[in-house]
Amino acid sequence: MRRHLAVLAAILLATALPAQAPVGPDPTLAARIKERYTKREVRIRVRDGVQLFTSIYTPRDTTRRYPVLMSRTPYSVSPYGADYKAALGPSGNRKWVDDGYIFVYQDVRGRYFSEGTFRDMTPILEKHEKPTDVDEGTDAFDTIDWLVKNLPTNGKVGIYGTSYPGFFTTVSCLSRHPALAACSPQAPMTDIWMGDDNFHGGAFLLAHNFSFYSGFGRTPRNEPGPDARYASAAASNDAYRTYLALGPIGPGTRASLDSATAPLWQNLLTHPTYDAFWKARDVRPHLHDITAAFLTVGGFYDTEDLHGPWWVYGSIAKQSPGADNRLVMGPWSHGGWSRGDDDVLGTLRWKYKTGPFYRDSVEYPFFAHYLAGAPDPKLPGVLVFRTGGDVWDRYDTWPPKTATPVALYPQAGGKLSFTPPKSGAAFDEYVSDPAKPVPVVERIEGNGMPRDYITADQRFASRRPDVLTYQTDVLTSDITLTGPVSPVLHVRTSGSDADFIVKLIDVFPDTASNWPGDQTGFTVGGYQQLVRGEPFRARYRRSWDKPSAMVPNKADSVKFEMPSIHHTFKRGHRIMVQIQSSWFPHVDRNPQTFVPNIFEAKPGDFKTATMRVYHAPAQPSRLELRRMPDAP
Ligand code: PG9
Repeated sequence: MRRHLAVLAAILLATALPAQAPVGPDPTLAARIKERYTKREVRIRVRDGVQLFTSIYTPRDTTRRYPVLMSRTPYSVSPYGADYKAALGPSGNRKWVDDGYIFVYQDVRGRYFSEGTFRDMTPILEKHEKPTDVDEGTDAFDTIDWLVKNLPTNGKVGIYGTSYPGFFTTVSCLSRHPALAACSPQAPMTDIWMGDDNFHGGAFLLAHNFSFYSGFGRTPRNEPGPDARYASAAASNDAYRTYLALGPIGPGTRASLDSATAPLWQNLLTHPTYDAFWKARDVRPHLHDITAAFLTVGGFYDTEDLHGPWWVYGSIAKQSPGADNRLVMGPWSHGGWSRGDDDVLGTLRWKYKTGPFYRDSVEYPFFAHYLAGAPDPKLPGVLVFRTGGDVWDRYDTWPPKTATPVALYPQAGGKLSFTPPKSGAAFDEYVSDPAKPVPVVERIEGNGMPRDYITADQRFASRRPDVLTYQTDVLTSDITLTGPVSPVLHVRTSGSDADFIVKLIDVFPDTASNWPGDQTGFTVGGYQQLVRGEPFRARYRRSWDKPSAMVPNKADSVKFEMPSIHHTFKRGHRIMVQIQSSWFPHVDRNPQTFVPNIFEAKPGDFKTATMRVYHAPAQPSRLELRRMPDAP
């Protein structure tokens, strides 16, 4: 087993690489960078004496002063030494290189060539009284200070980064340094227990995290390049079976991901609930008194950090109301906006090349305006792509003020309606078997989580007896639903713990044509496209830090919030909702018997349970969300 898992870990790592800045399609870019820029590597000493390794590309033309674009990363500023990066700046857009910026890349504290200790999602301090009161804000402050004092800058600094570097962007901007003018956290990890990478609704994202932490955060890790201690070997090609064979996660993984090789994995195993460890890592409360302009970026189909962008934008809007605060949400996968055309994800297609539009008409003018004095692009507060409708909408706030609250109610006979149930059978039941969890997609080739599960066809799930399916009549006009999606479920289990996964689905008509020019053979007619789906672990229905058992066979209720959608369900389509109690191996299995720590459950704790979902007039389970006014 030990060898098998080491193999699995190595293979999964390959599928879980963090979002990287893309190499632009311009083959002459790398040559132009070498011709026009010098590169130097410096160690910047911050207030507690730690030296942060920083790689700096400065224009050779010394007749001007330049704005700074900086990225702080746990993923290495490579290449080190004399070699140059092949693209520079946000999304690797060649315009930065042509316009002239100083590009700064820094290994964050404790990573690669930077000194100090790395702590996953560095806790944020509100007060910095002693030189030892350091966090990413102080590291960024001291770095910016050094940059403006030692480089030919115009006194303006912008910070950007995606995913983990997105977290480092947000928290670096808490430095509030006077030279800091513009920040763009993209898919920023913001609270990784509450909904970004680690847990969703209290349920653990198994495949995603196992693959990530098998490679990330091994300490000491101050040398670039592969680590000979972790050899790879052949892959299993069935993630469902492989993860099922792990059994309970703690004992199942501890042998291969031990505290020496994967200390950050151990953090997860020892902090299963939303305790002080996680609360210290929640960025949201600190987003007040924001001084720089913010452009937060996210994708509706981001499988890693979909909550983060909404939380950054929303927290600034609430806690720093006068701030220059903007949000862009596109039809993108994790970091998808920074590479390629972005008109495809798995089985889904949309009409426009949204990647180039974002890079040239949103990201570029944002930084160029705030750092280099280019004209104001007049970006709206919220620029949001309407999925299903394939248009960009502009709003001042989120959710849009013109949207009105509505709810979708499951009804007897598999029906779904915008009106509450008046009669009919009071509930539906299914048997959830942790030995045969509902797969997240029909087939997982390889061992990682496929990025496109988030748009995947749910027809296979509709056929399962352990998935409840409700759908509307065929829509007679377009309906645009928007904002966070909040399931309120009246439920009962014969066990003492349960997961409830709720999925909102767009059902295409059987007559829908295949995507123009598509060669994959995918049949669009009847496509049940996942629009939004999230798990909720019922043990957390009363408190995130004090889980409590369900009383077997006693009705209870759960309420949670899924990240916003902005989706048009077209005339001729149907709206569908599915409810199930497992989603494997995306989410770890709930034993369905209450135990203090699910990671340490015993094999015998995993038991089948009969789940009941009520749709009675007095117990109207529903999905609460908002509806845009119908088009005239
Ligand atoms: N969002 C990514 C991640 C962080 C932590 C766990 C798993 C994934 C990332 O930076 O790639």
